[in-house]
Amino acid sequence: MREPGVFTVDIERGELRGAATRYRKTLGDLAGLYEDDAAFETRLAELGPEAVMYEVTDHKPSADAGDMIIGVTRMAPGRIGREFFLTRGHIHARADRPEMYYGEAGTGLMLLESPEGEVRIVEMRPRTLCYVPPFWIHRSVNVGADDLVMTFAYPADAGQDYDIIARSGGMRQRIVDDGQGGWQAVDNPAWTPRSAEAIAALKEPAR
Ligand code: S6P
Ligand code: ZN
Repeated sequence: MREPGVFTVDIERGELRGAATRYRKTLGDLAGLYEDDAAFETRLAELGPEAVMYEVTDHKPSADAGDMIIGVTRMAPGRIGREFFLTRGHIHARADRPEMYYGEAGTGLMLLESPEGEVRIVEMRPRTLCYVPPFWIHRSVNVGADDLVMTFAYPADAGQDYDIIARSGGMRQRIVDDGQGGWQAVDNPAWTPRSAEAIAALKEPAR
């Protein structure tokens, strides 16, 4: 039997206090993610490769089926060119595993893409609860002026496949400045649909 856990969501710091594990993604880690390479290089020169773009603190009790990982993610506000700051995004390695995200602070989006290429966008604000269904690629985007802080929970055996987005030339849509203080979703011209075989492989029952 495992012991119960108790943690505190520290909204100001954007972290799960008491959680044992933490990782940070810096600007230097995110090369190739954004549409505008020149703007990325400019940002890199301004902020430096060590600038923290987002950070995750979580409690991973185990990787057992039936167990759960809980944590908090905090993402800085900003843009690379016209494109808002984003996470790498992934599909779960066991693709049939779902996730929930709960908005704690800031304004963001959950950008979702199905294997078939359908796109959904969920606006995240404090107290928004987003259900990420099995099989959906998910990426968070900070479209606000402040840190975006969200709590999440997902099955402990889910894992992450980060390569799925790169294999299709990025996600189908990008979230960019609309020139009026808001955001808009635009098609990514580099996106290519997944093959029927690739889709079928994703839908194979998880081990
Ligand atoms: C994991 C879950 C979150 C993300 C975090 C960072 O399944 O969705 O913990 O890991 O939001 O995003 P990413 O795409 O870099 O893992
Ligand atoms: Zn996930």
